[in-house]
Amino acid sequence: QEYTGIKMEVTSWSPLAQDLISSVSSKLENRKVFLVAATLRPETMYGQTNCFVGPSLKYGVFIANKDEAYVCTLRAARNMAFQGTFEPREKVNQVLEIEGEKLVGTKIKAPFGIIPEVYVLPMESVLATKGTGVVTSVPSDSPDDFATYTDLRKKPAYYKIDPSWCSIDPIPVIETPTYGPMIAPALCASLKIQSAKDAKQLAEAKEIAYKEGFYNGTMIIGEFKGRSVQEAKPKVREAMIKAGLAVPYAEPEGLVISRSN
Ligand code: ZZB
Repeated sequence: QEYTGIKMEVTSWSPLAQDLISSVSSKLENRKVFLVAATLRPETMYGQTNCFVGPSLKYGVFIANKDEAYVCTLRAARNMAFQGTFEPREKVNQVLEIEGEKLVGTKIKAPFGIIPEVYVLPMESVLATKGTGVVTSVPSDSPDDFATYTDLRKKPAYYKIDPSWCSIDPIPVIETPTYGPMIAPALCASLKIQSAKDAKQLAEAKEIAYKEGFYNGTMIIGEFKGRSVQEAKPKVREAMIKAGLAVPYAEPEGLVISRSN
């Protein structure tokens, strides 16, 4: 699978993360730190409202090069090293381990986002075995994101988050003839998805959203407004990589999944 690793630069850490980060400042030196989110939908990045981590997953802070450090799972860092993303090549240099829970409330930049800075929020369904363990959230176009984001907005206190961290409404990015300007909320309504716990319907909604978006979607925002999703997808990806806002990230199937962490 060819993902795009979206580099979301930390602009302010949650208090719990700040303490840990401060304790390794001599190792980080003056590097910028990025949460790296793996996506198959770079063309939707205009509509980012937040970013998700698995609260019970373990993340690492890894030295990427002389200027940057990346936050992702150890499994993803090993893949990146193998793919030549780090300098020096093939070296996995973890300076800190941190639980996802402690990253919640951290403020990060959303590259290409209409909303330039967003918050890290918890999502129980983030898999440790896929991507980087960091998921950038586009509730207009991802039914999973819409369902979790809606749950969080309904009960912020229960999820131990500040309501201001999820105050942004979903942003229209792509229009399809059948589902209009926001496919994820439309599908969640028509499939009667009540919450992020409706895993079976969400899997179906995701399948439909991928196909409809790709084959029938038109961009309604950004540089490629008016163009088809098929045309915009590789162009947005290239533009982000060129701007230093994203890195290619591949996941050799089977092989890597069976490798132990
Ligand atoms: C932004 C985005 C916008 C995404 C969208 C999807 C959609 P897949 O399809 O199963 O291979 N993702 C990435 N990593 C994880 C993880 N570790 N656990 C759970 N979800 C993860 O998964 C690829 C997509 O699932 C990624 O693309 C990411 O969300 C999420 F409008 O990034 B996506 C219809 C989907 N639309």
